[in-house]
Order: sequence, then C-alpha cells, then structure tokens
Amino acid sequence: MAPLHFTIFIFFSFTFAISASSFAPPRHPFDPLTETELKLVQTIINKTYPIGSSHKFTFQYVGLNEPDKSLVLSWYSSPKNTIKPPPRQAFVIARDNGKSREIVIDFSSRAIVSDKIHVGNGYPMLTNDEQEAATELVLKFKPFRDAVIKRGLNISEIVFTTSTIGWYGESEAETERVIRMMPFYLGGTVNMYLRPIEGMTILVNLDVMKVTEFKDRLTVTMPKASGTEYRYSELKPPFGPTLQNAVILQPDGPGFKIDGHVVRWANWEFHISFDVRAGIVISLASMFDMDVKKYRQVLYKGHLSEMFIPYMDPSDDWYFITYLDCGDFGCGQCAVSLEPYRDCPAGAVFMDGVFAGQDGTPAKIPNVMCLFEKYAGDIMWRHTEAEIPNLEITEVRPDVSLVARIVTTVGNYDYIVDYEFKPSGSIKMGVGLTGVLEVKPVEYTHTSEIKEDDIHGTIVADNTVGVNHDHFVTFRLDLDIDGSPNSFVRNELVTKRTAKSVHTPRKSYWTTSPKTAKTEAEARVKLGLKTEELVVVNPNRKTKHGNEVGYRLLSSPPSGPLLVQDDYPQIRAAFTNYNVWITPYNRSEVWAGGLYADRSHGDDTLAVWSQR
Ligand SMILES: *[C@@H]1O[C@H](CO)[C@@H](O)[C@H](O)[C@H]1NC(C)=O
Ligand SMILES: *[C@@H]1O[C@H](CO)[C@@H](O)[C@H](O)[C@H]1NC(C)=O
Ligand SMILES: *[C@@H]1O[C@H](CO)[C@@H](O)[C@H](O)[C@H]1NC(C)=O
Ligand SMILES: [Cu+2]
Repeated sequence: MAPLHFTIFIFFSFTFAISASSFAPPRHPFDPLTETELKLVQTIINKTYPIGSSHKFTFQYVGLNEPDKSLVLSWYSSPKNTIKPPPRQAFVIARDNGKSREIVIDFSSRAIVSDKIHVGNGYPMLTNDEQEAATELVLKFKPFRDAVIKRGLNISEIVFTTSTIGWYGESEAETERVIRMMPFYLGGTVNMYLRPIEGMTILVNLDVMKVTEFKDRLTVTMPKASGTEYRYSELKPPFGPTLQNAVILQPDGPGFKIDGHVVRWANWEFHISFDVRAGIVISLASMFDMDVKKYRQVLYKGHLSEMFIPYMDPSDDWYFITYLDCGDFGCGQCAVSLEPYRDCPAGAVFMDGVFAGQDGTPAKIPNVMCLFEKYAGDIMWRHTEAEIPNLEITEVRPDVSLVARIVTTVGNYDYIVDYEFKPSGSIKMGVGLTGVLEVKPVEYTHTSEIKEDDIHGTIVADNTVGVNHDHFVTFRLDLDIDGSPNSFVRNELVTKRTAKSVHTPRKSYWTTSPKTAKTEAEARVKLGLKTEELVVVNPNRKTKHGNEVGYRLLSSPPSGPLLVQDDYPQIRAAFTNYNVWITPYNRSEVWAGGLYADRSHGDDTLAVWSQR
C-alpha cells in the first residue's frame, strides 16, 4: 500500500582555490547554530524588526548560512588551524506583514548583511507555534463547536492535525498562506488517527490567524475506539522481545570518537549536524587511505532534500493531501527525542538539536540524533583458502558499520532516517517508514459490501480504509570524490555477438559501454529501463593502473510517479519524474521541491533547474 520510492539526486561541483580571512571564531564551518548564536540572531533582528509588536514578524526558518564552498575547502585542506574558517552566518526566512523575508546575519559584525523580500510563489515552512495557534483558534470557533454538538461529540475529546493544501492552478494572488485543519476524536482511544471526523472543511489563514472558510458538509460514520490501542504498556503481551537484558557490551566504550561535531570511526571521518528543515546533515566525509596515509574526500555534503506524499483519494476530504514534508513541516522540526535502547541500541551516543521558535527563541530537541556501531551478525567479506598445501587460511571481516540516525515524526508518520558508513567505503542511506496510517471512515466492514468502483484503499478495520498513497524520499548528495571536479558516467552493459573471425563455441558475451553525461538532461535517470551502472568519477584522479576513481550508486528496487504529468501535485513534485538527477553545484539549488515548498507552483524544482 505504501511503496517506498527512492529518488536520489546528486550534485557535482567545480571549485576554485581562494584564501579565506575573517574574524570568525575558530569553529567548524558546518557546525549547527548554537543556542547563543540563535539568541544573537533574535537580538540583531529585533533591532530592525521589533518582534512581538503589532508589526507581525515571525521566524519560519533559521539555520546556518552555508559558507562558500571554495572557502570551506581551502580551510579544510589547510594544515589544522592555519586558516580561519569562513565567516559564520545565519540564514533566516521570516514572515513579515504577509511577505517572506530572507535575511543573512553575520556573527562577527553582528549585523544584517543581506535582507530581501522573496518574490514568487510558495511559502516557507510552517512553525510548530502557528500550527498550535491554529488549533486553539478552531477549538474556540463557534461554527465548529456547533458542528461538534450536532454530531453529538465532546469538544474536549477533539484533537487536530494541520494539513498543507498544495496548489491547484490558482493564481499567485489566490494562493494564500492557508492550511486545512483536520479534526480527530479521542473518545476512549489515544490512537487519534484512526478516528477522523470527516465532512468539515476548515481553512485557517496563518498570516492573519483567522478561519477563512468553514463548511459543515456532511456527517460521516466515525470508526469506533475499541481495538485501536497500540501501547504495549496497556496490551501487556505475555512475550518479548525484551532487549534490556540482551545488550551488546562495549566495556571500553564505543569504537568511534566525537570531537565537537566531527566523528571519526574506522577509516571514516565526517561532520554531523542538525538542520530544522533537513534533519541530519553529513558533510566533509572522507576516508583514510592506508597507501597514501591521507584522508581522501568522498562526500562534501549530504542530506534529505524533500519528500513527497500524495494520497490517492480525489474527494473533498482528501484531494489536497499531497505533502512535501521537509519543505512544509520541516524534517528537522518534526524530529523527536530518541529512546535509548529502543530507537538506538546500547552504546549509542546521542546529540541534541536546537532550532529557533517562531519568535526566534531557541528550542531544544534533546537526543535528536544518535550514533552507534551496528553489527547484526552479517559478514562483510571473507575467504577460506584451502588450496595451499599444509596451510589453511580463514580470514573474515564482520559487517560492522557506523550509523547516524534521526527519527522524524510528521503527524501520523515516523521516518527513521539512517546514514550508514561502512569500512568498505560505502555510505548507505536507509529510510524506514512506520507510525500510524492516515485512514478514511467508510460504512463498510467487509469487502463484499463495497458499492463504488474504487474506495481508494484497503479496508483495514471496521469502517476504516487505509488510503493509497506514496512516499518519495529525495536525498541531495554533493559528492566530491578525491576533489570537486567530478563527472557522471552511465556505464551500460551491452550484449555482443562473438565475431565470426573468433574461434569460440560461445555465441555472445557482454561488455561495458561507458558514457560521460555532457548535459544535465543526459544525467537524468529512470532506474530499471537499462542495464547500466551509475558511477560518479573524478576524471583527474586515476588509479595507478589508469582506472578512474569513482563511486557507484546502487539503488533499491526502482519506482516512479504514477500521477499524470499535468496533475498539479506532480507539477510541484516534478523532482520525482526521474530517480537520479545531476546538476552543477549551485548553493541556491538545494531543496528539490523549491525553497518555498508550501503551496508552491512547481516553478523552482529540480526539474526546472536541470532544464538549464
Ligand atoms: C525586542 O525588543 C523590544 C524593545 O527593546 C523588547 O521589549 C522585546 O522584549 C524584544 N523581544 C525579544 C524577543 O527579544
Ligand atoms: C468531555 O470530555 C472531558 C475530557 O475527557 C471529560 O472530562 C468530560 O466529562 C466529558 N464531558 C461529557 C459531557 O461527557
Ligand atoms: C543558481 O540557482 C539559482 C536558483 O535556481 C539561479 O537563479 C541562478 O541563476 C543559479 N546560478 C547559476 C550560476 O546557475
Ligand atoms: Cu505511508
């Protein structure tokens, strides 16, 4: 019912050497903004835009303003501490009297160094605070309370989720910053998502914090509360598994070292950070090469770029559910505190995440990321040599890896996002999808009762349909393999007939036909159409035998979009039209669905950039 689509796109980049000079404190250029820095952002902005006055100014996104890549690389490649890191800056997106304002703050000069109004479609990420305020607003809204009484429900048992509503061809002026409020009913359960109260349309304009539309259309059956409990503490199953007493002991501590945000483990070194939109950000990942006794660059920066979750029920209560989770709600903002021993195994090391609330005040998510060594009893590599007389060698390398994990809970859904580093040099991104289904009430309890052609899902419980939907997860990977100038090679495996002139009983063989992509269009890949290997290489760095140094991209089973190309959600999420895209490095092209994803019109997506 919920196919996992893995869309991966890679950026490759070109760089120039520049020497850096600034008065910034010597911190790692990719360190996330600290609580102190976030407070400073608030103080500096409050001088120009009085926060909390009648003038409505809200912080929608505050994060590190990514330093210039050339400055980072010259700092990184210089002997330690001989070059100051690039200037430390914050990037802020605010709502200011109904406009989106982009502000850059420099910490050494403690000043706003850039300030402009966003012109164009789409809105910034929703804040937690405004979603809570919208809930309070609707709970007090008389027509809503009347509709609740009409249904014979108890207002104290109602909870809300907030839904972005996408875009359906409205003009820019008509596309207000509006969300739709989705009421659910507890009434004897904590499994609220299984008890949606359908038949009401409730729209709230977040900029003016007003209900702008309310329609009580019809009353629909609500699934019952019984049988919806999921907590083991209530269900008390008489069996395990109980992991508390079965931990892997590491009496000497974990096998990795953390220095600030830099992690060193086995042959790997990388920086880990938290961003309120992306969640985990990995940067400057390098691998130690024993032959040259040096770290060699692999990944300049990697993180979640966007998700797309379209539901497949075109009716009034459902058609608008076409989330862009990271851009709409913030995959970091929705991240949750991890439970020791359950979310992450024994021996895990946890890190906190801080972000700015709507008024700029820092908020903390304790234990938002964890790092641990993973060993599940598998073998990475082995060989038994039994052919040498009087000598038997058995050499085994267990499959141990280092995992950086975050769990982001966007409403009913929980995404477990893992970046797994292996001593072989591989980096594996894993996304686990779990949580609770978003369901639709129906009158049916059995498939034999279905009257219509399509109920857009599966009956999963009495009066409950789990609605068909997809999850497309898109990562951005800026690979810098042995340096920045990288190329993308599509290495097709082609079948050949043996030449008549060759004396062989064989009629055929296969061989490789590598082609380097010359344009972005040539580098768009739909997986599964051809037998080809996708490789990112550094054409300037050859092995001593003359082969190109590179990384191969391996995918899970491919899938693609199933909506028609001119359907509005698909226009906004056109970055799912291909599984892999490659674009030249551009610091502004980071979010596959656009910087302003909420209510976007699809004019700032990866699909548009790659036309250039
Ligand atoms: C912003 O500045 C005003 C005026 O100095 C002050 O009253 C207010 O507390 C400040 N707000 C914040 C969030 O710092
Ligand atoms: C409504 O729900 C609240 C909170 O659960 C409860 O305290 C109250 O007794 C309920 N009211 C009625 C009329 O059932
Ligand atoms: C970088 O991306 C931005 C946003 O898409 C675009 O306006 C700009 O032209 C791009 N710069 C280059 C050098 O391509
Ligand atoms: Cu799902």
